[in-house]
Amino acid sequence: MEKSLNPTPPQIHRRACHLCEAICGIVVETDGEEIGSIRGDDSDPFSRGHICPKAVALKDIQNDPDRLRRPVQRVGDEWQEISWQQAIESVTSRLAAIKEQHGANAIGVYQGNPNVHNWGMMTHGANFLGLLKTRNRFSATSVDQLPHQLVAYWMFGHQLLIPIPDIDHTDYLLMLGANPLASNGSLMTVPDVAKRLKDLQARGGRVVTVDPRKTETAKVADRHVFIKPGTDIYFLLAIINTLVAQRLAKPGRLIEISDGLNEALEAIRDITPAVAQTLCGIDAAEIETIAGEFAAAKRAVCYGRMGISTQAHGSLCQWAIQLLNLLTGNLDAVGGSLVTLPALDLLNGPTSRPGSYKRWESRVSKRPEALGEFPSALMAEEILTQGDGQIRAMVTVAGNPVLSTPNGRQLDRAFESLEFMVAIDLYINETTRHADIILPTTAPLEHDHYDLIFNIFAVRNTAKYSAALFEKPADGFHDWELMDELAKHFAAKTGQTVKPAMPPQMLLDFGLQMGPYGAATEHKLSLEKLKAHPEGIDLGPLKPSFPQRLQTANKQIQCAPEEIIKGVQKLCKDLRHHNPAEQGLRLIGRRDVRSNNSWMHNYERLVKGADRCTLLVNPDDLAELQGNADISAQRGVLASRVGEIEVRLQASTDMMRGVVCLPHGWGHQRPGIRMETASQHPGVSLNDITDELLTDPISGNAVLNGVPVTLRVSAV
Ligand SMILES: Nc1nc2c(c(=O)[nH]1)N[C@H]1C(S)=C(S)[C@@H](COP(=O)(O)OP(=O)(O)OC[C@H]3O[C@@H](n4cnc5c(=O)[nH]c(N)nc54)[C@H](O)[C@@H]3O)O[C@H]1N2
Ligand SMILES: Nc1nc2c(c(=O)[nH]1)N[C@H]1C(S)=C(S)[C@@H](COP(=O)(O)OP(=O)(O)OC[C@H]3O[C@@H](n4cnc5c(=O)[nH]c(N)nc54)[C@H](O)[C@@H]3O)O[C@H]1N2
Ligand code: SF4
Ligand SMILES: [Mo]
Repeated sequence: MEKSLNPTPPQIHRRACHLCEAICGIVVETDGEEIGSIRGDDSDPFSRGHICPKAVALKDIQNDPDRLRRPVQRVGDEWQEISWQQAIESVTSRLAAIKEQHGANAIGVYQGNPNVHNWGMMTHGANFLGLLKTRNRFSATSVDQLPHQLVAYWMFGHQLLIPIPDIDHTDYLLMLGANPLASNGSLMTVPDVAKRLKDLQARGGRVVTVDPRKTETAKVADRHVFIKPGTDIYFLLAIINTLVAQRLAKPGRLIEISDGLNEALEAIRDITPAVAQTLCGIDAAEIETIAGEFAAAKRAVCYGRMGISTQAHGSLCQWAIQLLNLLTGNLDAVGGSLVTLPALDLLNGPTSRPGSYKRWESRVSKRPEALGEFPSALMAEEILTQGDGQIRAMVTVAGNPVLSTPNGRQLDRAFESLEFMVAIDLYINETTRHADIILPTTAPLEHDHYDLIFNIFAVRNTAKYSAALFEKPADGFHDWELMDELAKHFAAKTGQTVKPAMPPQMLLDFGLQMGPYGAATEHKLSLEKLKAHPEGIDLGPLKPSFPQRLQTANKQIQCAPEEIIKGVQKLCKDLRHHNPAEQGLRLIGRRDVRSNNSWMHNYERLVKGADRCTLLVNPDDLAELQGNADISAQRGVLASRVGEIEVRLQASTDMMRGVVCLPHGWGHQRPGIRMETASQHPGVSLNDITDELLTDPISGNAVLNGVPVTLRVSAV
């Protein structure tokens, strides 16, 4: 074929990678439909050129032959492509019929993590899901950050008003249950965390990590402390009690805007360093030293993430962290923790949802609703237990709960038993294989992006709009368009009305102009202005904003929320029954930079090399388990109350004695999935042995760390 005389030159696009919370700026080169290089954008004022290996996989997602482009319907063991019209008609009529016959709660909804990374889903998801009017709402929140949000709601008045560590200005970072060097930060949007930690240390500051594993982050910290999984609450409360006993507490101006501080301190009195020592495996003297250092640092902040939220005391831990920061004058303070003021402020305005608790309870276990949802750990029992209000149909949206929520095997069985299931997803995976119909939406580079959520949790205020790189395929739907289309058809069948919805771009433009950096300010932010600065716009460091930004009824920080105080009282009472000598292995999870929960194992560049789905075991534990010194154990069977999995063992001195560690998100050997590369690197699913009966009693968040397990080892 004759070459065009005017070939289009390669194009350069600037945008944000939306895959994790770091929202790094990237530069993508394209030549027509071809994607060339993807590199870090040095001109992004926030990420300053940083990226991780996952950014390049954006190209693989776009090109992946396994990614669904059109709706598919399951016919026996086969999948057949069907038209959009047929798919939407069929989904909405089945759902409407089930609602009509069995009531609204007969339809369950599960929303996975990418919902919050997909801005159209954030703006338009409720347009359809709200029409279902079901109380059986579940999401990845309750296998993740639910305690943070619930505590923020109770203490500060809004579930999204979560104070963020001011990493760029602090002198002392006490970090529990987080590994930002692998995760790139969470509820702390912090692109290039390694450099920021180095800068912290270069200005004389210190980083202390508390974790049952000597993680990648622990290795660059100034001090690392091993802690028995699930016992952080004792450590945190002992620190607070040390501060009080040694008269090191100096809340300063915060005392004027706090309610219930004395009540809170009264409730925790019994948890002294001596008590904590017996439970956490950390010397009382070390706890007191850390308390002293924290109080002595000019600016200090305590931060705790996944590892301390997905455990039995998740809510208490998140509360104790706020209390510690408050008591040392570091809450709402530069170099301590601060709430953001994002350009599009979801905390104010007509769509703001501050939070809720116990408005109703679950049918089977009578557990309270929290923030409009039930714990995902309850999903299977709500499907499998017969009776009025039983879930008979599921809608999953960008989620893979079979691999990501506890007792995945039971959930497999539950999904299989449904009358109807629809999945809005890009793949046929462990969860969506159970669906009757899968509705695929556009790939990341085919839609635009503005980070509605992670700017709320960022260590700096910035704003950036990413235009789509490619035209949407002619017969494609963006997630937001699909939600509107489903809403329209479902409403027509159920006699409901739908309000006309503005596209996300209009909502954004309006929100920006009306927002804190909008038309009335020097920044004059608008969509047009963001489009003119595809590298992003810096809006400055976080600033103290309490009490103005508090959303509690009396504009005071609530230090002693009722449910928390009840929980602490129970904790203290239970001390009597605690047997510190209680032994037995505990299982924790891990992340690594080339992973992203369950769904990015289908890209060769992210899975090649040595198998990463290994069980880390302390060598002394391994020797003990082997008993016979002649064998060198290679494999083992890891078992819990709910089942067992076969694992490959890896001895590691990074592990605390008595703790073993396996990554989650693997387990792609289940039949019927259509992810070729992932199937060749299956690994095993950690959540086949996590226990749905283990939850944080306050929030219902799943216990995914510190799960009691046994391990049988063998040489082959
Ligand atoms: N044991 C253990 N379990 C854990 C964790 C742990 O640390 N240990 N971590 C927990 C945490 S923090 C989380 S957030 C959850 C995650 O749990 P989930 O959200 O349930 O799982 P993901 O693996 O994120 O699945 C994402 C799904 O969304 C699809 N998808 C991706 N992008 C899009 C999109 O733009 N649109 C649509 N429609 N679909 C899309 C993918 O194909 C995939 O099926 O897992 C939790 N589970
Ligand atoms: N590469 C990569 N990045 C990701 C993800 C991913 O899957 N891969 N997932 C994204 C998501 S959805 C999230 S929510 C974030 C999570 O972000 P992080 O919370 O930073 O992630 P984790 O690596 O799970 O860190 C949890 C840490 O808690 C430790 N831990 C376990 N049990 C305990 C305990 O009882 N006490 C203490 N003190 N520590 C404990 C674990 O050893 C681990 O180091 O990461 C996000 N970024
Ligand atoms: S750290 Fe990696 S996955 Fe996360 S936003 Fe940056 S490039 Fe994307
Ligand atoms: Mo998460």
